[in-house]
Amino acid sequence: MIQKTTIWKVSTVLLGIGLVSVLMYGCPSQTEMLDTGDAAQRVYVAPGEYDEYYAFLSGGYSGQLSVWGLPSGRMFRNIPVFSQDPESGYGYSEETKPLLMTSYGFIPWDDSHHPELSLTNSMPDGRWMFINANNTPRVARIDLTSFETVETLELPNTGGNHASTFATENTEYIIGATRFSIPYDMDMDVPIDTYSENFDGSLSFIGVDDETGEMSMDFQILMPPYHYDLGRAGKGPSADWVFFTTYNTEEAHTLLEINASEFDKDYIVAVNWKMAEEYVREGRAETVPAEYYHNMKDENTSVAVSNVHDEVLLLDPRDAPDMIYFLPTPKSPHGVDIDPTGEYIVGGGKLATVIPVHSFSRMLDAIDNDAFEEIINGIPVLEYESTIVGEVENPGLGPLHTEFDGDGHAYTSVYISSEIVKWSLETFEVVDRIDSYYSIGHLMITGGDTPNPDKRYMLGLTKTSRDRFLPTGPKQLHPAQLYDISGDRMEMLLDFPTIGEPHYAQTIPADQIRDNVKQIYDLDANNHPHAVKRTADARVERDGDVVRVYMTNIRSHFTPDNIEGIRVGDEVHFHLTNIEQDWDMVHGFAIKGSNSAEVLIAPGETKTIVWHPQRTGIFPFYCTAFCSALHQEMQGYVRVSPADTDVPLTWRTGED
Ligand code: K7E
Ligand code: CUA
Repeated sequence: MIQKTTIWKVSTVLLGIGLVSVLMYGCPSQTEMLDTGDAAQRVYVAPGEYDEYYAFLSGGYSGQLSVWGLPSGRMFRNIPVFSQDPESGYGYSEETKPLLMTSYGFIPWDDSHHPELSLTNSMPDGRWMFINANNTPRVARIDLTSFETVETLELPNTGGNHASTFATENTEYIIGATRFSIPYDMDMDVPIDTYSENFDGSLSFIGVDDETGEMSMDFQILMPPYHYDLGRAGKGPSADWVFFTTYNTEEAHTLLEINASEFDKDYIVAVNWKMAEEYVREGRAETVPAEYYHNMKDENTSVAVSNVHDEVLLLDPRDAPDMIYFLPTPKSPHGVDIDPTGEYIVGGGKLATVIPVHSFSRMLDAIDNDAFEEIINGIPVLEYESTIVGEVENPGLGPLHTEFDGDGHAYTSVYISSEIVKWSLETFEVVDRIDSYYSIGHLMITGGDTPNPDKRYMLGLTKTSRDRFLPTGPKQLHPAQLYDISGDRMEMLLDFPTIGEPHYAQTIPADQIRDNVKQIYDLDANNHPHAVKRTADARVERDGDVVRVYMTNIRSHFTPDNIEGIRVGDEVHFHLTNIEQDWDMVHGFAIKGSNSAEVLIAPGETKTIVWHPQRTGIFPFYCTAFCSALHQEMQGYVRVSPADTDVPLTWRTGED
C-alpha cells in the first residue's frame, strides 16, 4: 500500500486560511488513512491474553484517570481522583471524603491534565502515579498496587496548577506552578488593573518521600506575573534542572487572546532545583503565611485524614543567584519537552512558525559567559542566539507537544493543522507527517518522555471526533489514535473514544506493575476503627442521635439484615466490612432515599456511608453488585419510626 502524506506549505499568511479551511471543510479525508491493511492484527490481543502496556490517560474535566491496555485500546478502569464517583462511592464514603478537602472547603470536582509515573533514574518505577488538579490547585498520588487515590495536597498561592505533575530524576520533587498569575497573598483584594504591581507567579516544589511516597510542600519560588504553562524535568546532564514555559509575559489581564500575543517571544524558565533546594536548606527562603490542605489515607486504618498547614517557604530569586534563567522562546510556547539525552529543550510555540530547540550545554556556556539580555526580578534573560540550536521549519500550524523515539527523532503534535510531524534531532528537518483526527493536543510515545523510549507506539490525544464514530448528539467523546512508529513512517493503527478529555498520558510495560497489584485487602491487617471481621460481631449501637451499624458482607448476606428502632433525625453510619478474601469479590450497599452514592466494598475492606432518614417507613437496602447466584437475596430492611418513638433498637443477624 502506498502511504499518502499531506504536504503542508505553511506561512503565517496562511494561518487564517488554514483555520477557515479546517472549520469549513473538516479535516483531511479518512480514505487517506486506509493504508495499513494489517493494522487489526497489530492491535489484536486475543481473548484471555494481556496487553503489553498499561496506559494511564488523564480525565481532563472529569477529574479522573483512566487505565487502558495498549495496543488493544481496551479500558480497564476509571480511577476517581479529584471528582466524586458514584460507581465506587469515592468522595461519598466517609473514608474518602477527606481526600477532596481544600482550604475552600469540600471540592468534589476538578480538572486533571498531566499524569506522571514515579521515576527512578528518570525511568518509571511503577510505584505511584501523580496527577494535577488545575482549577483548585492540587496534586494527587495514586498507589499502583491498589490503583486508588491515596493522597492529595493543595498548592497555596497558586492560580491554576497546570504545569504539573512532572517528576525530577528520582522523584525527589513533583513540580507545580501558577498558570494564572494572581496576588501571592490569595485573599488580597485589589483592583485587577493593578496586575503588574500586585500579581505574582509562583513555582512549587513538592517533596516526595522515597519510602512512603508521602508528599509535602517543600518550597515555592516567587516569579514575575507571567502565566506558567507547562513543565518538565531534565534528565542525564540536565537532571538537576526543571523547565517551565511561560506566556503572557506581556502581563495582560484582559482580552488575553490579543494582549498576551503581542510579543514575538516569551520564555522557557530553567530552574536548577538542586541549587534551589540548597538555598532553602541554608535558610535563604522566607517563611510566609499560607493555607492549604494535605489529605492522606492512613495506611493502618485506611481512613483518609486531613491536615491543614499555615505556612510555606518562599524563595525570591533576588536572594538566590545563579539558580534560575529565562530562555527567550517564540511565541506563547505551550509544551516544553526534553529529549532522551537531556541535551535538547524543545518548545511548542503554539503561535510560532517554527519549533524552537534550545541546547542545554549551550545554555550552560551562555550562563558562564554572562550572555544576558537583561535581568528581571533577579532572573537573567539569556540571549536567544546563545541557546538556540535549531528551528524546525514547516512544522504545521500550532505546534504543542513533543516526544521522542530514542532513535534520533522527535514527534510534535500540531493542533490547528491536525497532524503529527516527525523531525530529525540531527538536521532539525521534518521527515514525516501524518493526519490526526482532529485537533490534536498532547501525544505520547511508549517511554517517549524517558531517557530510553520504546520505539513502538504513539498515542495521539485529540480534541474532537466529529465524524469518526457513530454520532451521539452534539457532544462526542474525545478520541485517541494509536500509531505504530517502529518503522520509518508513522502508521495509524486504531482510533478509539476515551473518557473525559485526556490531555496527557503515561505508559509503562505491563510487566512492571502487573505482579505487584493487590488482589484483596488483607482482612487481618484491616485496622479500621469500625471494622467487624466476624459475622458474630455484627451489631448496631446508638449514641444519642448517632447510630452505628457494624455490618458484614459476604455472599449472599448482610449481617444484620433487619434493623428496627431507627428514628427520623438520626444520623446512621453504615460501617460495611466485606469479609470475603477472594479476588474481585465486591459487594455494594445502597438504601432507599439515601441522597448519596452506593458504596462498593472490596474484599477485606471497610467503607462507611452516612444516611439521614427523613421520614418514617420501611426502607429496603440491597447489594448493588451482582455477586452470586443469590445476589438478589442479598438485602435487608430498616424500620424508621418517629423521633419520639419507644420502638427499641433491635437487629437481626439471620440466626435468631
Ligand atoms: Cu491540554 Cu498539557 Cu493541559 Cu496541552 S495541555 S493540549
Ligand atoms: Cu453482594 Cu450482590
